[in-house]
Amino acid sequence: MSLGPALSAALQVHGLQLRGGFCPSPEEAIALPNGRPAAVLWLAGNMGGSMWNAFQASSFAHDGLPHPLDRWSRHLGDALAQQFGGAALYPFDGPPAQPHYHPFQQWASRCEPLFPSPLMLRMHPQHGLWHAYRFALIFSTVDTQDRVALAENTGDALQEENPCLSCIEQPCLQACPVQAYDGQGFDVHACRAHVRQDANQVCMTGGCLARNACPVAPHLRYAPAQARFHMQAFVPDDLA
Ligand code: B12
Repeated sequence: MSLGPALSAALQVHGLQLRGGFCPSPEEAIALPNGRPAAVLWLAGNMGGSMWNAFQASSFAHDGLPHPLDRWSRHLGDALAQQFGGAALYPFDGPPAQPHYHPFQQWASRCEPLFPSPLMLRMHPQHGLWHAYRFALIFSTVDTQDRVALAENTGDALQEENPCLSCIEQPCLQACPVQAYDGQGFDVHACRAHVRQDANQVCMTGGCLARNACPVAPHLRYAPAQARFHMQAFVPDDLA
């Protein structure tokens, strides 16, 4: 069996999807811990709240320790890497422990049709802004079937259109109470200062108003419990 379908099946058990993959070029210098270059990189993530129930059913969600979703992701990614003979890379591994973050958004753009959005998050034509990455799995070999399937998938992706280009009103840029978005960047300090003022305000209880204002894929918007979880993670405890 090719790796792609096997990984896809293994991820679905945990509410995660195989978001695609690509064969890195030597210039990208993506290597396994043993130094061998990665022949293929597969990306795993969630669409909307697809992983929320599986995460909530895990001990990580309730043990009171910091970064529960990252620890859940690492637990799954490491287990799958071991099962299939590869290595896992994580979006949250970065400074100060690592020199830089892995370029997950760039990798994602090579896996599926993604476009820049005014909120800087990547826009997916079907999933809107409601998708994120949990880990990447890299392997030192790739079988011919996977290589061909990945090349064909990239061809399809190029035919999609960016929904933001036909969105005349751009409600995402009108919705933030502190104008943290101007279409060019994200004022993280203004956002955090506002959100930490009151734990019961709507940004905290219902999620980011700018992201929620996006008309694409409204059915995938995070439910209140998940929205609150992500906003709490975004406002560090030492600022709260
Ligand atoms: C640091 C970080 C932040 C910082 C940003 C600080 C800063 N000003 O750079 C803070 C804490 C503010 C943040 C917040 C959030 N983040 Co963040 N963040 C990251 C993280 C860990 C690293 C980004 C990075 O520096 N990458 C390194 C560079 C080299 O990689 P890159 O692929 O080239 O990424 C850059 C470019 O793609 C560029 N970029 C993105 N869009 C565009 C568009 C244009 C036109 C251009 C030129 C460039 C550009 O910006 C990226 C960062 O510099 C990534 C995970 C990751 N490893 O990528 C998540 C990530 C980008 N964040 C994500 C999310 C969801 C959020 C939040 C919504 C989380 C929340 N709690 O709700 C908020 C809102 C942020 C927002 N609206 O922009 C998702 C985005 C998924 C998506 N759909 O695109 C990621 C990929 C994490 C994940 N697990 O999936 N984040």
